[in-house]
Amino acid sequence: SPFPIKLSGPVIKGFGRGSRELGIPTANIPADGLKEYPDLESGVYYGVVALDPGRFMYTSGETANGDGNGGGKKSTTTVFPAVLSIGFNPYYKNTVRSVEIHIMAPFAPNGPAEAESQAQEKHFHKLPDFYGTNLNLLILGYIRPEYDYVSLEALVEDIRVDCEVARRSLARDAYACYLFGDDSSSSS
Ligand code: ADP
Ligand code: RBF
Ligand code: MG
Repeated sequence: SPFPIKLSGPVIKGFGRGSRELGIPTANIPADGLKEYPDLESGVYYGVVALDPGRFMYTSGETANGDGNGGGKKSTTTVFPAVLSIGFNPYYKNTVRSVEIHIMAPFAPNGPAEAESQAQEKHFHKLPDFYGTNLNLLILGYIRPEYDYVSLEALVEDIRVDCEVARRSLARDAYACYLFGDDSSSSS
C-alpha cells in the first residue's frame, strides 16, 4: 500500500465554489506536492489533517478504542479527520488538477458508538477561515474515482457518503495513533 502519503502546503484560494455552491468548504493546497507521487491516481481519499499548532485545538476524551467508561487518556490535539478530492472535478471540467480537503468534525470523545452516530450527520462542518495557514495532510486510504454527475445534488450526496465511509474507516483501531496520538508509535 502506498499509504500513508504526506502532503502539505499553505491553504490557498480555490475556485470559490465549495462553500457557495455545494455548502461544503474545501481547503485547497498547491498540487505541487503530488510530483513526489507520480503514480497516485486522481480520486477521493480519506485521511487526517493537522493545522498549525494553536489553531482549532480540541480535547478528545479518549482513544478511539476506549470503552466510554472514562478509562481512556485525555489528549489535546489539532488533528482532524478529513476527506479529499485529487483531480480535475469532472462535474466542473477543471483544466488544472486540484487538491481539496474537507475537514470533518472531530471524533466524539466516546469512541466507536458515538462515531457511528456522527456518521449519520447530514451537515458539513464549518470552521472559521484559515487561508494562509500551513496544512499537513496524511492520506490514509482511497475511497473512489471522481465522477461526473447529472446534478449538483447527486455530487453533494456522494460527498456525504464519502464522509461516512471516511469516518467508519478512520474509526479502525489501526488509525487511533494518527487521530489521537500514541506513545508506542511515532505519529508526527
Ligand atoms: P475556495 O474555493 O477558496 O477553496 P471554499 O468555498 O472551498 O473556497 O472554502 C474553503 C475555505 O473555507 C478554506 O480555505 C478554509 O479557510 C475554510 N473552511 C472552513 N471550514 C472548513 C472545513 N470544514 N474544511 C475545509 N475548509 C474549511
Ligand atoms: N468533484 C467532481 O466533479 N466529482 C467528484 O466525484 C467529486 N468528489 C469529491 C469528493 C470529495 C470528498 C470532495 C471534498 C470533493 C469532491 N469533488 C468532486 C470536488 C468538488 O466538485 C469541489 O470540491 C467543488 O467544486 C469546489 O471546488
Ligand atoms: Mg475549496
